[in-house]
Parts: sequence; C-alpha cells; structure tokens
Amino acid sequence: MPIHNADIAAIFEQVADLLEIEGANPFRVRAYRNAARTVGEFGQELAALVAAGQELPHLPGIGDDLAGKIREIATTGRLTLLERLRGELPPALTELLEVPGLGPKRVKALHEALGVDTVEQLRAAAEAGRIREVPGFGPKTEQRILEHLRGPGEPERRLLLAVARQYAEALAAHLRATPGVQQVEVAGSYRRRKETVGDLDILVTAADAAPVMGRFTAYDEVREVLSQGPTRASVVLASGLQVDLRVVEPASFGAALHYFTGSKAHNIAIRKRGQARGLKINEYGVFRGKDRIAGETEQSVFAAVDLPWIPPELREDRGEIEWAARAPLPRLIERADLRGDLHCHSRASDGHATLQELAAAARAAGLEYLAITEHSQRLTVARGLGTERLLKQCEEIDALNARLDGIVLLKGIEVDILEDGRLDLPDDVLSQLDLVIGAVHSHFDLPPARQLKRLLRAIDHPHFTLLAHPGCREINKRPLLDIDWLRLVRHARQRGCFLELNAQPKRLDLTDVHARMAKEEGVLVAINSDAHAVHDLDDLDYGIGQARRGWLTAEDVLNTRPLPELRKLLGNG
Ligand code: DGT
Ligand code: CA
Ligand code: CA
Repeated sequence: MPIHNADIAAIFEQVADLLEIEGANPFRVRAYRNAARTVGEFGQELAALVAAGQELPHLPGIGDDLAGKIREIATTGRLTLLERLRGELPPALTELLEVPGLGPKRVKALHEALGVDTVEQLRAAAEAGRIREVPGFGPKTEQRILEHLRGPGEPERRLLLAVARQYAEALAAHLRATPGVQQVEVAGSYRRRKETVGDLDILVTAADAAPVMGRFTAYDEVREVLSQGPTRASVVLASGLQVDLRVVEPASFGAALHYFTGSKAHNIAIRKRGQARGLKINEYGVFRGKDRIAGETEQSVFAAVDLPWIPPELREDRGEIEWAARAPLPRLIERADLRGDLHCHSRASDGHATLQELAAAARAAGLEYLAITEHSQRLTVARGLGTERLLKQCEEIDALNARLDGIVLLKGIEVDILEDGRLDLPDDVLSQLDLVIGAVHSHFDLPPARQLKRLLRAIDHPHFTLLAHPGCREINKRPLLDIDWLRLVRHARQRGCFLELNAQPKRLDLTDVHARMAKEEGVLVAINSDAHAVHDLDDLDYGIGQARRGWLTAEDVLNTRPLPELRKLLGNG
C-alpha cells in the first residue's frame, strides 16, 4: 500500500502530541512537529524514493534519526515509536487528542483534572457535565467531546487541497498510462481550487472505457469499490478518500468537464439559462431537441448560453454568471503576477533556512523582494525576537542587501497582538522597520466584540502595516475568529493598512469570501507564503488559488507592485 507524505506527517504529528503529553524534552517535540510540516508539504513522494532504493533528499530539520523513521514508515506503514507511546498512555488521552480543537496541553490538563483513564470513563464524565466544570473548559468543549465520542454523525472529513493533490496526481498519472486514454482531468471542487475537497471527481476520455475502468479499480490504493458500471465507478482509497470516475467520449468532454467541475449551484444556474433558450444541458452535451449543438469543449457549452468561458474558481454561483453576461470577467491573478512575498521566517525564530538561503530561493522563485518577518518575543515557543535580536537582524539584512543581486530583503516583524490589542514590541523599534505585520497567536476565543476591539486597536497602531492570517483559522482544527468582518475590513481601509491572504495550505486565510470583501471595500490583499523553509515558497500557489476564488486581480494584490511602488504603499518610499 503506497504511503504518502501526508501519512508520514500525520504519524509524526501524533508522536509529537504524545511526547508532549508525556512531558518529553520540548526540543524533541518540536523536532517531530517541524518534521511533520516539512514532510507533509514536500513536493516529492518520499515513500516512492525509498521504494526506488534512492537516498532521501536533504530536508531541513531531518537528521539521520528522523530519516530512519521516514524509511520505517515508508516501508512498513507503521512506526514502532508511535505504537510504544500509545501503549504507555491511557486510552482516554489518545481519544481526547482526536477531538477537534484540543491540543496536547489542554488534553493533559483535562485528563489530570478529571482523573479518567479509559474512554468509557471519559464518556461518563462528559455526560455528567463534569467537563464544563474544569477551569478553562466550558460547555462548548464538553459538547465537542460528546460529539466526537458519538462517532459517525460527526461532520464529514474534508481533506486539505494540498493533501488531496498528492492522491489526485498519483492516481491521474496511473490513469494516463492506460493505453487508449486521451484526456484525464480532475474536476469537482479540486479543479475549483477549493481549500478542502470532499471527494475527487476524475474525468477521462477514451474510445474504449473498459480498460480504463479495469485499471482504475485495480489501482493498488483502492480499499473498496463502492459501485462499478461500464463508464463510471466509485472507490474508496486506503486514505479514506472517495474517488468518482467517469469515462466519456471526446465529443462530450467539455460538457462532462463542465458538469463535474460544478459547483452544483453554478450548474443549476447554467442549466436554467439553457432552458430559457430552449436547450437541454447535461454531462453529455448541449441539446436542441435531439441535436447535440455543443459539448466537445467547455467553451462551446458556455457559448451555447451566450457566455464567455468562466474560470473554475469562480463557479460558485456567486454572481459570476450575471457578471459574465454583461461585461468581461476580471482577469484573475496568476502566480507570475507576484513580485514579492511579505511574510517568512528564518532560523532566527522558528524557520529552518538562513537569510541567504531564503533570499536565493525567493529569487529562484521569480520574486524581486522578500520581507523577513520573525516572530516577536512573546512567542517564546517560536524563539520570538526581542528588541536586541531584531535590531541585530536588521543590520544583517542591510549587510546582505549590499551584496545581493536580483532580490531585496525587507526588514519586518510578525509582531504578536496582545490580548488587549497592544503590540509586543516598543514603538521606537517598530518605527525602524520596512513593515510591521501583526498577528494573533493567543486568546482565539474572546467574545466577538472584544476580539474585534483588540484587532481594531492593533490596526490603529501608527506603525501597523499588515494583518497576518486575519481569521486565525486552522482548517479542520480551529474555526475562524467570530468577528464583524465588514467592520474589520473597513477599519483597515480607513487606516490604510493591508490584509494578508496567508498561503499555507492549512490556513488559506483570508477566506475566499473575505478576500472578495476586501477587494470590494478597496483594501489591498498581500498573498504571503509565511515560509518556514525554502520549499514553503511553493505554497504561494495555493494562495493564488484562494485569491482567484475571491475574484482578485493583480491590481487588488499588494505584492504584485514593483518595489518602489510597494515602498510608497508601505509608507517608507
Ligand atoms: P466536494 O466533493 O464536496 O468537495 O464538492 P464537489 O463540488 O466536488 O461535489 P461532488 O463531488 O458532490 O460533485 C462533483 C460535481 O458534480 C459538482 O461540483 C457538480 C456536479 N453535481 C453533482 N451533483 C449534482 C446535481 O445534483 N446537479 C448538478 N447539476 N450537478 C451536480
Ligand atoms: Ca468532489
Ligand atoms: Ca463526487
């Protein structure tokens, strides 16, 4: 059974959680967390390299010991260390770790307060309302734990787009290698670049469907075949991901691609438009009576209802059809439009690369400028910088800029926004920087009015430039901040500050909806990698996907500006 990078990462995350609960050395815990992140986001499948008998590439933060563990997981699908740790801890703990929103620290505290060891004792405590009485926990947590223990019926699990991509690309390559196959497209929410996908929808054109169906169901990751007919099948992969396959003839390709790309709401609206013109539209084509008048390309399907081709990212029935009917659609931003990245971390805080390595990688990625924005002192787990280390880094950046060609490093900071909205470093230090990114890393649960006030106060700070990951969400783990978004966006506009669209696959924050709100309110958005290692710069691509879903053009994005113009916008030109 093939092992994907995401599987290795998940095992490392679990090890880190269990080690943290055991009270292991924090450096060891952090090493596993960093390894999980590095492996999970690495672009090449490590298990495939191991299987091919190749050396593992040199990955930041992964020494011989971790490399050995990667090989163990890649070859056996398991990790002895994880199994040992599981065996050592009470089952109630392992169960609690799987409850969304509960990290190891809180799990440990809860476990100690309740004195429960088995899952049954945990259930009894939750049902008796004892969890809400533990200091720091409330009825909401209790509810989440109960929902988790009830098992199925819990909300469906949606995979991160970046994780789904690993499965999708491997399977698409497998199908492309079938004799007689012409086109293979992954449609559905994946093609619309939605931040998470429920399942994969793959479309294949081939003169003869049978060999494709055979090769699909025989794919070695298939755990279960849910249904199978002559031209369609659904399977569940070992990862739990469902995949729907359709084989169509080339004359229907465009219609089928349009249909399976969705969204459903968009499809329904297009079909209605067809009906108004006396046309029937389905996955086989566009029909007037019995005649197929379009369907070979998507373009032909749209043209049949008097529309230009609409990019998949916009197909959510959020006004794209009405817009396209009356005016050209905006030219959505592309990766090549980005000239810089305004958020990254070096070894000085919790990153893995040196300033020089980051600069070289950014230049290689086609960027002209890169802001170095370490964490600030309050974030001790990330070795945040205080005044002295920050000013020293500024000197290093000046010296490096004097030597660098083709890339300019900007001096910044990702300063912590404290609980009351003050910033974690003094004014006279912040005033020396090219830009000040502010970010919330604690107290996510403040009541909405207080949370908003906190953010507005931070934005009001004279040196504040850019609000990082404004919603503070982690997909499937931590919800968006519960605040009045329109007020936040309008305040940013008044203050002339900017909002980040953080491109990390697990964040993608601003959301598509809020990115569009920023555009409509006239606030420029910065699409940033928040890189902690050089390969994280690749994540900019996910940020672009999300920005396109938010209707953003190059004009709407801060870091498409040439450096002199950027400096003016930052107020230091
Ligand atoms: P997901 O999988 O939950 O992330 O989202 P989608 O959009 O990939 O949804 P999925 O896999 O259920 O269906 C794929 C596409 O098929 C969907 O985007 C539009 C099309 N589709 C599915 N059901 C219907 C339907 O009842 N009516 C129409 N018009 N289209 C449908
Ligand atoms: Ca789907
Ligand atoms: Ca589907």
